[in-house]
Amino acid sequence: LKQKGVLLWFTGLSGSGKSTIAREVEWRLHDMGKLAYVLDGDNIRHGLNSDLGFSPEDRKENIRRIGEVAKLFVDAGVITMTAFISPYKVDRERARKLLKDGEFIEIFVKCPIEVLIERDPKGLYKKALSGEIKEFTGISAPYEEPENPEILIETDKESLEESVEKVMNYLKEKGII
Ligand code: GGZ
Repeated sequence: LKQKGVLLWFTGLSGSGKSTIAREVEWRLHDMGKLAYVLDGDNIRHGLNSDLGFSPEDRKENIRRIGEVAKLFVDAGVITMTAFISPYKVDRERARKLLKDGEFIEIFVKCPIEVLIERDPKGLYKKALSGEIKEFTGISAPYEEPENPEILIETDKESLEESVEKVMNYLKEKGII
């Protein structure tokens, strides 16, 4: 097998840009002839995890299943990306431990909450602030920031292109691509 699987684990608040960056990286890798795949709300929360909501227990189970599924993709040699808030440090660390050293790459997609409230393309923060949506991450539910992510992306300070380049350069430096 020519390709080594790895897991790029994007974590960050709703609207920070996790899925957008992951999709862009996926296209860039496909252009290079690499096998890459993004797991996100569209293909996981609507399918495998459609029985789960946003209570702390459900988020934990959401992330547990995603970690297990991602491990299978990595074993199959896929450059795998997950784009979920994954607010709890212990849950992210549990996913990391499923993989071998160097295979789990944590990417913190950081953006100040004020900027996210200002952007709010789906109107979710407005609903969270008014109390219409309960337990909304960053407003009325916790987000535990990664302390030592392999990659830090700050979407209020850098362009999408710059963020994508950061990820691509990391993969090149580590000899993954
Ligand atoms: C956070 C919520 C909530 C609550 C619905 N809190 O912008 P989006 O819409 O597409 O991203 C959010 C997504 C978060 O799902 P995750 O599976 O990534 O979360 S976790 O890792 O915490 O399990 C948002 C929508 O679902 N959403 N209600 N209460 N985000």
